[in-house]
Amino acid sequence: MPMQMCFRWYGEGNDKIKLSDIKQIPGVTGIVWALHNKMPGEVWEIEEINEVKRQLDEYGFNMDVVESVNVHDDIKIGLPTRDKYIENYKKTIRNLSKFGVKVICYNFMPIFDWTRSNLFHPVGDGSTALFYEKNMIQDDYNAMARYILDFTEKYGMSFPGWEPERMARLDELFRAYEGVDHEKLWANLKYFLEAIMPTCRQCDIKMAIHMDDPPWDIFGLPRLLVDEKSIGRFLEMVDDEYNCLTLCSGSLNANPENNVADIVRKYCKRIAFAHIRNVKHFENGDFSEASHRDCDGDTGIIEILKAYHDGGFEGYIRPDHGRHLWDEGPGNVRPGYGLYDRALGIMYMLGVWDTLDKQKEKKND
Ligand code: DNO
Repeated sequence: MPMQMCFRWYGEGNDKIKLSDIKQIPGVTGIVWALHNKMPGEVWEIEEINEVKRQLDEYGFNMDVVESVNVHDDIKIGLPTRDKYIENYKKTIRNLSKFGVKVICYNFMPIFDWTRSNLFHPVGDGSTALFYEKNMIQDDYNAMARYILDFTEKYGMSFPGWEPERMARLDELFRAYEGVDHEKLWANLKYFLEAIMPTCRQCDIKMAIHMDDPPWDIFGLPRLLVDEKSIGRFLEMVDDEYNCLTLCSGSLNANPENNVADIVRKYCKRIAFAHIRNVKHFENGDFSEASHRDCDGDTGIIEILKAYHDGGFEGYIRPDHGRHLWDEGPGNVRPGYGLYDRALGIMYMLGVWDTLDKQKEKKND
């Protein structure tokens, strides 16, 4: 099976991009989807999944990859109530398997999912992109959360992992995580995975953990999946073919020391899902997201694609965050998830991939 190109879509009524638009992007076979109205810990019911299936079927897209089946805080904190939420998670896995889902992308970051200080930072060519200003993300988690939540409230959208209900209890959540250091969080992750692996095997669904974004501790909260060594520890800790990675190039390369192509070469067999995102670094530690073109950022997109190709990658791949182009801006686009730059990104990736295919064919002739 060749690699499969996918596109993330936030669902009807929740995403301005239409499935009919996505259909016109060459090479896309699957939609990366989710039930975005679900709180972490809730069971995803058959009828709800079926509704999405019906929508995707109409355009001939598969629903093999689901992204953001969020893990309840009690599981990450390690509270006695975690077992109840783990049971719910297993039920969701079973329900998803009835629709042929193959990969679940999730993360194990305490409290916050991806974190940025500016959602529409000028790139310099008239477009805007997500931006991380190191100074802004130091001590005051309330200010950072306020910035994101003001935006989502103003434009009537919510981001996965940034549920207003949870964010309203931020101080309480921070207190609940007191004492959860790196080792405790590793142990809680192991407990969770060991509990669900048998269900994953029965259902033939791979759990693919997303890298922490950014790949360092923020606001005193521990983060685990940050570099080659921690990825190695993760894979060994639960050494099961259903325990896999969502290898996000941009999350890892926010730390310039991470050589993503090397990481892909090393762990290719356990990567179920590839996120391709390009990042540009600044000397003071800030970073901006960039177009997928290799030379527009520092992530090494061509080397990364080559590493996947050399490794015989047969998993799912999607363009990750893109810039906001042309008329895309606050109010009419989900930050990082516009139509145009991700479509351009796909064409760039397929250009590289098809070239590598041709070269390989020639060699084998
Ligand atoms: C960022 C995404 C992440 C990812 C979650 C998975 O745009 O890659 O938010 O979906 O971390 O749980």
